Amino acid sequence: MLIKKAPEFRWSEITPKHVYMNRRKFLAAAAAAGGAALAAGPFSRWIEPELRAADLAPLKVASKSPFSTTDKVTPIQLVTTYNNFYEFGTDKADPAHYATKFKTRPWTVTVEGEVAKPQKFSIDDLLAMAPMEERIYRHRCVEAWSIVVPWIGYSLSVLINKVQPTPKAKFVQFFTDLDPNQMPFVRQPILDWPYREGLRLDEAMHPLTTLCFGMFDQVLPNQDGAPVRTIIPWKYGFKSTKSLVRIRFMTTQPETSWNEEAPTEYGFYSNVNPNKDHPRWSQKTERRLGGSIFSTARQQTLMFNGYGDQVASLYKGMDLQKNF
Ligand SMILES: Nc1nc2c(c(=O)[nH]1)N[C@H]1C(S)=C(S)[C@@H](COP(=O)(O)O)O[C@H]1N2
Ligand SMILES: [Mo]
Repeated sequence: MLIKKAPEFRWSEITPKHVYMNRRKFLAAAAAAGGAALAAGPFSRWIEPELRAADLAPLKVASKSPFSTTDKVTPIQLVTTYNNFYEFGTDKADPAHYATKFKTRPWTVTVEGEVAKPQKFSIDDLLAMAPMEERIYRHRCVEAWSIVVPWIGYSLSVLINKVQPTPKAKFVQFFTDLDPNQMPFVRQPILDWPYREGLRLDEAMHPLTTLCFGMFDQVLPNQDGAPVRTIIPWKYGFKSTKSLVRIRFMTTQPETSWNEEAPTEYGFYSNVNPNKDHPRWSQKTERRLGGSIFSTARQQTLMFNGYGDQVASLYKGMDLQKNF
């Protein structure tokens, strides 16, 4: 990834620029006024409205996943203002700014390739396909920061069973939308667009693999991949494809954008693995966003991001140093 050398971050990097600029202006004004305005009450009332995440349509949860972690959920303002969505910029604060006007309706997801029933689904078809489950998962970026998010969705296997993969289908490829009129950064050769990812069919069928429509009881914010994305909690974050428009079933291993970009850095599997360092940094530990913003405390990264009991059997007998 286009990563800054130090994986640590400053407050300015996890906050939209206008928010910290306003805060600086406010602090300067407060200092000029003799500091009285710095009392906790007025100060917090001043910044709170800007730090609150946008009000989006509610998305009802029918049940809670037994696989949810009990780790502390990351504050929504961090989840929505510190993330990657390169179509909307490469700075972690960019997607929250540049994706605000992205149109997510009408929206269709085309399913094609090695399936008995290729078809196009509207976003409403997909929303109605299965009951929505809240799944609180650990989410680990390859850049060694992590968050805990109450995603809303259902297992991707529901959709896969509808289209009936042929016996020849062994892999699945996922495509993000590519719209130069709405995504300012796809005009630049940052990646070979559209953003593409892939899974083995058995990984895609695993119940933890989620077709995700919302988080924090609302529909997905644009910067988090609205209106529909994938979540594969035991893999690094880049394996999850945002703003999904196409799913292709294949006989051979698909190309993926990051693997194409830097094959020695990003393998096809990309399972979270503390024992396999990235060529440019260790993967042994991670920085949990929002844990304690001003401390540098890191925590151990868990094999398969802590989902080994559920998924380790998928990789039995495989050399995970080679198949990273
Ligand atoms: N289309 C698209 N999907 C993407 C990315 C991207 O740049 N474009 N970035 C990935 C990476 S590197 C991560 S860590 C997650 C970050 O966003 P999230 O916190 O909303 O999952 O999205 C992933 N999906
Ligand atoms: Mo990432």
